[in-house]
Amino acid sequence: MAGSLKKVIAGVILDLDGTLLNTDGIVIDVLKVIMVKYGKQWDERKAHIIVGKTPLEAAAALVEDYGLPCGADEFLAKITPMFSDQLRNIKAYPGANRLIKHLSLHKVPMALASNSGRASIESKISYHQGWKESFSAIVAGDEVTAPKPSPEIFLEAAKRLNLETSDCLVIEDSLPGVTGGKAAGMGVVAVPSLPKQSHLYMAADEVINSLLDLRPEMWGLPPFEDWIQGTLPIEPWHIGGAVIKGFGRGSKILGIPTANLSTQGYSALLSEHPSGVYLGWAGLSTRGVYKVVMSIGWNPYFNNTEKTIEPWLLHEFDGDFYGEELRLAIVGYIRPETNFPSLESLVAKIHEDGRIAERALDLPLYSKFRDDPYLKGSAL
Ligand code: ADP
Ligand code: RBF
Ligand code: MG
Repeated sequence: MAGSLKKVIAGVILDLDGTLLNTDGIVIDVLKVIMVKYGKQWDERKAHIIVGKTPLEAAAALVEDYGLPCGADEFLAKITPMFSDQLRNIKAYPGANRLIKHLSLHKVPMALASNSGRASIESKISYHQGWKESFSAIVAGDEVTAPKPSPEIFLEAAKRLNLETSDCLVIEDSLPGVTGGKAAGMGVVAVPSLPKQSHLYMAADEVINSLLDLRPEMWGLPPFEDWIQGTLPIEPWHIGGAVIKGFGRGSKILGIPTANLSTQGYSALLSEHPSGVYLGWAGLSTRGVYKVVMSIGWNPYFNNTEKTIEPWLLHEFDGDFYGEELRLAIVGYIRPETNFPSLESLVAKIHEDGRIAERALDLPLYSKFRDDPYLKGSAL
């Protein structure tokens, strides 16, 4: 693992798509449209067949898997302009801007190493302020003889940074990227962009759930200094709706009720945010605003198939409030979701999360969002 390597890293090589940028969002939008034109239907479960591939490899995989009546070249020519139209809409992953700013501030040299073509990389990053200037080198898939999983792209990045390969840390979401980074003799942190895949990343030195979980000090790099009382402030975001019946186990099995929202219509919003445990404020239309701590994700202990949000309001209510409008302002991050050896240890951890949230939400940087107009419904 990271610690045992005892490496002091001098430079960081970052992958772009799926690591810094949530490219999947637009890829899925485009593939849904194109598959309908071929009389097929895009299958969300097939996302893994394109992750980490070059555009042509991805096109070939799709043509084969869906049995499309065209060549990979022809398919690629059809979808390329569709993607180009969408590049401006690609969002940075939570934690991406924070990481780039942090490394820039501390003068840690950074490179981008992506299987995408040079023009596509330049275009995508142009929509993100300060990114282009932050990278001392950019190595594209069309600038090397062999793309990832070949180490070539990483070796070239190290060369352009003027660093020994063993002094570089690679941050990657895809398996080909992890393979390439290890083959280049570098430290590799994997941030899988697809859920429930971490067991496939054995080759990586460390697997983290999201960029929010990166601990640069594990690699001899300057630590983040924005954690406060066990919480990480994030750009606040909102989600709300009527409280519905959940898995029926919150109060019954854990003794911790969680007021569930319908995920209908929210899956796109939830997919923008890493799974994990968060704190925030909850508005109940007829009652008021309360502190809240919640998990977002697949609840590894129960291994759910759907990504849900499980908000535990830190208040004793007299009874249920099913059907009421619940509005959440999510303002900080606590930890990744994890599995636990026993129900007792899961419950103990959730109570600890509750205490952390309870205390931190009194900090002015969080308490100010108690008055967020969204919570009272007046924003609509
Ligand atoms: P379900 O599986 O239907 O979500 P839970 O056992 O998790 O059932 O209980 C959640 C319900 O309990 C909420 O929908 C709400 O009506 C009620 N409830 C009472 N107190 C709280 C609280 N402090 N936080 C969240 N929900 C609460
Ligand atoms: N479930 C997990 O499997 N792993 C977790 O780490 C986890 N953390 C949670 C943290 C908080 C603050 C809350 C409210 C819930 C958490 N849960 C976690 C979800 C819990 O399993 C869920 O509320 C129940 O499954 C009820 O549906
Ligand atoms: Mg619940």
